[in-house]
Amino acid sequence: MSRSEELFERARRVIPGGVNSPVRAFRAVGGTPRFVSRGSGAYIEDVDGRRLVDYVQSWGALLFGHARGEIVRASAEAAARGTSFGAPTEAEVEMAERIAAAVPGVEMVRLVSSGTEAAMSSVRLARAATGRPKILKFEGCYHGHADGLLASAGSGVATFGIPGSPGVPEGAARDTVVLPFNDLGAVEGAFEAAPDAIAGVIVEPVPANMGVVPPVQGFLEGLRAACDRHGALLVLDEVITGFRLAPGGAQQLFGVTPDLTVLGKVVGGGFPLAAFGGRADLMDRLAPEGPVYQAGTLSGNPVAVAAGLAALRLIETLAPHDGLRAKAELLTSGLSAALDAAGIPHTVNRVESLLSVFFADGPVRSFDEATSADHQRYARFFHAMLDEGVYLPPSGYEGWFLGTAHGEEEIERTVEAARRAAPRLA
Ligand code: KE4
Repeated sequence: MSRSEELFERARRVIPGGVNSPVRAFRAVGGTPRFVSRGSGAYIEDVDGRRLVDYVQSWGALLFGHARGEIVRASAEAAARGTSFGAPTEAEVEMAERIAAAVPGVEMVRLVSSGTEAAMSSVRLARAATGRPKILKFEGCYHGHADGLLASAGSGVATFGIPGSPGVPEGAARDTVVLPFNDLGAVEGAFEAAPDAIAGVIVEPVPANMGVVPPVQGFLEGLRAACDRHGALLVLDEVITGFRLAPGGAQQLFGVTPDLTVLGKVVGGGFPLAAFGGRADLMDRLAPEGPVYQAGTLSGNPVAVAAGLAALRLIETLAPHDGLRAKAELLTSGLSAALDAAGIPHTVNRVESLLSVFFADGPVRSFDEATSADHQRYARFFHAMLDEGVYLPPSGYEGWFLGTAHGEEEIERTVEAARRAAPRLA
């Protein structure tokens, strides 16, 4: 029995499913999750001493790889000055100034501890600012696990959401309208079905929670226009895309400025730090300035802020985005060549350095098409690659996360692994 198997057995006795977040349990791909003992750059080492090229990278939080020196030192130095005060610090001011300077739609920002908290708070603010009850989201997009955002498309698609999980009350899901992504007609229909009732539209500008599904030409612009036409707010959930697709995120890349922005992952440098921000007239409604309540014991935690600041400074000094794109292009062409050579139908969806592989015959432009892909084949691919020393996201519904620590050597190792794995997928 491997050490991971031993630990997994022990873990399952005291932690639900043996993990602290469901996707880590390998349920989508089968087998035993690898317990990690350390990470360094592009690699993780599991408790059985296997060194793996890692494309999870803490689900996109690590733009500069594991244990990046500047981030480790900054967080250690901050911790030595005190780990949490529950009082304002200068570093939080600098962090807010840097986010506002980098992200086009952000004039003011509040730091929180998770993407879920940031998305949940953004939705509350949108409802408060407009006085309207409904929120429009898209199938396949994930915005954390707050009740109202765990809704699935109801029978009356353009009207009521239904609970996406036991424990979510009807009432919480009812005001969430869930539509097909990339479908502006459905958006217009939802607004017409609920005139003056939709507070906001929340969307991942490049969804990466159904696998990566790029917005079709004009979709994001169309959402912006629809929100303007109907007096609703546009909320871009950039927890994954923020600081990853460009220094100013997807909103900079696509030139679509939202009213509110949700941030996470990269902005915290791998620590529990997320944020939401937007127009000052909206953000000023938050307590204590305004009446909309939102709070957090560890919001703006000095150790997490020090790590986040180190990450944002690295973005400024290294300007990594062109290099990340070039590596992703290399990886994409190598993967496709390997899979084509074995006659394996597939689609690689990519925006800048964010990509995912679908085992599908045709394009994947929606949640339906993503779910129609062959996820059993993805599971076989995952394990074949793991056997070859490459650790992919343990689900075909996730993005692959490249960072500056993935060099040509890691890309070549990944492509070579795919060459050896592909024939086993037939
Ligand atoms: P957290 O609460 O997990 O920090 O963030 C929620 C969230 C919000 N918005 C987007 C676009 C997200 O992708 C996420 C979380 N992402 C997943 C991975 N796809 C986190 C991994 C996990 O759930 O363990």
